[in-house]
Amino acid sequence: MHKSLSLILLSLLPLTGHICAQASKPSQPNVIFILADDQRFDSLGVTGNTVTDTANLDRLAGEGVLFRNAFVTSPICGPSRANLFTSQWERRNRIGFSSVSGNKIPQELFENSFLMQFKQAGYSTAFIGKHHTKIVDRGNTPLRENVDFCYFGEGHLGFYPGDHDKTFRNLKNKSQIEGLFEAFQAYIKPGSEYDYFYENADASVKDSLQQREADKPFCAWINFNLPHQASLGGMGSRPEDPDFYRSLYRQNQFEVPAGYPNNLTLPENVITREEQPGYYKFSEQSLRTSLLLTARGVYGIDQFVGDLRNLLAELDLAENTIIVFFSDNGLMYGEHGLGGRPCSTRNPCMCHSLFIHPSWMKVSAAVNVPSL
Ligand SMILES: [Ca+2]
Repeated sequence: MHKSLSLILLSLLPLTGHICAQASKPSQPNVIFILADDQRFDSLGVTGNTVTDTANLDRLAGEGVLFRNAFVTSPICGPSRANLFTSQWERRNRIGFSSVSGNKIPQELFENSFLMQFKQAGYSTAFIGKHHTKIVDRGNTPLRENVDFCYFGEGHLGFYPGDHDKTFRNLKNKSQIEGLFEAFQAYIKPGSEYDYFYENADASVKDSLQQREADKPFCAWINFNLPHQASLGGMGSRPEDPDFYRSLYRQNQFEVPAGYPNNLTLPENVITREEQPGYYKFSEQSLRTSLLLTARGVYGIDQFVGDLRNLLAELDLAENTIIVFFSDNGLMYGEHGLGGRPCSTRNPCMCHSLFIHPSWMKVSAAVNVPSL
């Protein structure tokens, strides 16, 4: 899937000449790649969820292409994101938690990444949010030197990223999703409205934050650490948080698999309940709490997508911007007695653009879905 998704992103580049010939827009199309964290395939209304309201993502899928058979081969944060960065599967890039790579993406693979290919095509580039694999060295030097707007935190961000990482302390919005939307606006909006963002940025990242040049197309990769369990703690605990983080839905709206947590169906030589990561060893009550908070996190991402599309319309960029949405892996919520990522490889994936002709989208979906 990673290889195919990267091909989707890179295949957008040759479209530019065709688009420019048809439209009055002077620029190549912009690309926004939104990557959620541990968001399951069935987390959306359009993929069968009957509780969580995902009207904006459903609309995005309805107006674009929804890939119903999108899978990852390394269903866990770091390796999956490394696969996306390198456009290679783990068996090729050797970037896993126990591989010989030291969990670092080497220079040659970074230079061939889709972000760098967009840069070489004249794009302004942005990398925002969660980062989970080093690029060449501990300081991620090539990333900071080559990507125009680098605003990321390593590992888990938490619901309030500024509590753990000084990078995010220049944000007015303290909650993760709203804060990353603020950062994206600081990058993309012309003018001085976000001067405070740049002036108050921590000295360690100030030189890596360049506002988009208005005469350039842009490619922005926005990485959430939600609805991952590590970012659910504290959700909605501050008065300024959007109200839905503390009031939307009730625990009894969510179903727990029958027999959980005593329904482990896999042999003990494959996995035992005790071998599962600590924060995925749910009791029935903690699983219901997790399902509730996860649904609120997914709703937050859905609101982000709605706000993003409104922003693009406000800036007259909607018709010339491609939006790709994906998740790094899925999650087990008690199926077969399991929590966590094992076997959870199917993810929500969609590609949206207002300028690609519907017939092209149908052909693309028909050709690509079986190979995903
Ligand atoms: Ca993940």
